[in-house]
Amino acid sequence: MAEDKNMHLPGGPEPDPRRYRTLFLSDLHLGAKAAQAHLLLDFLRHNDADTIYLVGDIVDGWKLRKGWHWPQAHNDVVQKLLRKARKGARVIYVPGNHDEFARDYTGLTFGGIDVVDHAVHETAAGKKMLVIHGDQFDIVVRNARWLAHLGDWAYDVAIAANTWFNRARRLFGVGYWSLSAWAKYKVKNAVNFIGDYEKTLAAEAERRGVDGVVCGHIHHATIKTIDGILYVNTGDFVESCTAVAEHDDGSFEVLDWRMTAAERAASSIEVKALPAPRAAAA
Ligand SMILES: [Mn+2]
Repeated sequence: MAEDKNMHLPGGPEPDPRRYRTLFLSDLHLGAKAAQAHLLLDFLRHNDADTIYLVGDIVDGWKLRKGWHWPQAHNDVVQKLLRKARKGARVIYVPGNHDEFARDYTGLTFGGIDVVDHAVHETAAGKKMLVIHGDQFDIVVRNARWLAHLGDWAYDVAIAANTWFNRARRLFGVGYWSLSAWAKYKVKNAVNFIGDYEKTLAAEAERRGVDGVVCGHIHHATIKTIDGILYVNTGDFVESCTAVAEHDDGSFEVLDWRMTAAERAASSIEVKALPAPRAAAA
């Protein structure tokens, strides 16, 4: 997919960014050709938050391994995030499967960015949200139907197997086993797969005694309640170009930046298209 260069307006005046209590971004896939870095930069210029969670697959280590692709715009995104951290935003990085290498650095801080395996975010409304990328449960999603009939031990074994399976693949340099690729190949309709994923993550939040979950991984942004658990998915900045914001009252909103940027571009064209005012003829 070609990068959408006209979404970014270099040299234009810096916009007054909109401030949120919290921003959640995931699946940026920097280092992959498909990453929408220009649109993402535009998003970061227009939006700010007290706390920013990077919910995994921020850098695509698997793609970079196959061939180095790191254009200036990808660098600019990293600089922009570091700058937000310097200016006082709390930036928390929760690695995913594509940036699994960062999982070796959990507990450490780089340039003001805290790297953690997962987090528990408390909303302004006092709700506790598990913040996790979501790939940890691939094997559970894949086997959701029969795993549900077995006890807790089977679930624990499955999660442990998932971790070791992917660690071994990394060790031997085999590519990451992709749940979504598998789903597209195996599952007749993707809706089943998305539903299984959502249910699995909501169940995990319940197991951990929290009110909800904020995750990424399947590139499908949504906010919904599943069996009394609030399920929030940030989406991605590859295809859909979405993020999730938490407002000051603790409510969540999906920000569709492709749409927002397109609407802004359209309205600025309209403004330009208006005929210049002429002095009234005497
Ligand atoms: Mn992922």
